Amino acid sequence: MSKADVLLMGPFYQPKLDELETAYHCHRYWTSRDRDGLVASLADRCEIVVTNGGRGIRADEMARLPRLKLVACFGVGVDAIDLGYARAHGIAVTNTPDVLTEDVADMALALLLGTVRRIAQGDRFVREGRWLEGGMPVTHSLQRKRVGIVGLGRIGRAIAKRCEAFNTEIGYTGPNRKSDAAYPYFPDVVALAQWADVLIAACPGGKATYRLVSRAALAALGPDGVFVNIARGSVVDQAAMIELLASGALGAAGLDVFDDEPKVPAELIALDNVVLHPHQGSATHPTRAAMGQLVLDNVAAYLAGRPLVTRV
Ligand code: 8YV
Repeated sequence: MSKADVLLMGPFYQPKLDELETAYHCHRYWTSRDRDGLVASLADRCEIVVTNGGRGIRADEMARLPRLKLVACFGVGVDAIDLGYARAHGIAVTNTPDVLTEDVADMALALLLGTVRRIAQGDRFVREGRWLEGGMPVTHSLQRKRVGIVGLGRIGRAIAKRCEAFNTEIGYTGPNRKSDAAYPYFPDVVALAQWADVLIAACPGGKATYRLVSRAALAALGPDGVFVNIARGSVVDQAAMIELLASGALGAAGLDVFDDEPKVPAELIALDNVVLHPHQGSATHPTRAAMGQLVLDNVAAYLAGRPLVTRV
């Protein structure tokens, strides 16, 4: 039997990409010199697209594959996939939830501690020989701070659990109060930020959360406030954030995600009160392998006519 055709929109964890390319007749869109020609040549038979969370797939791209039945996404966030189009055209979408939760939550805490205790700045202080001229200034503490979590989903809860170990108070906001969460609920982000010392964005990206962490919310955190983002660049007003950080109206930020990655604005790079990270929340070997395995399992389930493992 001939191998199924799979259109690959972008790369993902290499060992699992290798497995996929061995098992199926894969076509790499992102390295193709004739992308239109490639898609046209697959139009009469390609039922499967594999993509990553950053690349996703647009409606007009899906429209050019009339036999498409499955979009398997390497990543939990499916904000770059036009879900409305997929739903309307009977295209199933799968993602990679759960397997990345703990590593992403670890990253949130790493950025939080790194920001509050100025770890990256300390590293520069030592490397640049400034310690020889005197000690580094003392920092803020995470102890007994109020942490506001935007989005108490799987990742938000894993962050909350870790924050409890740091003797913090926890509050959250989201579209709904969670009946099984004991933390105080705030109806909106500004109210949460007024209460909190630290705001951590852990919500999905996409239209519903676009610029949810507004200028008003960041301003409410104040000069000693800290903002951490492991969600998506789109969930925060990045321009306002940079302005408030530069003026000192917002204390500090720890960021794993940005608008228009991998381009990070020079104004942000120039600031000393930020810790910047290149979207690495889930980027550990075991987690990336598990994410890739879910992609493989979903493709295999589709081809065998079995229920998809992690359908969105
Ligand atoms: C990945 C992510 O880096 O899962 C997500 O939503 O943001 C990350 O795990 C991304 O999907 C890879 O493109």
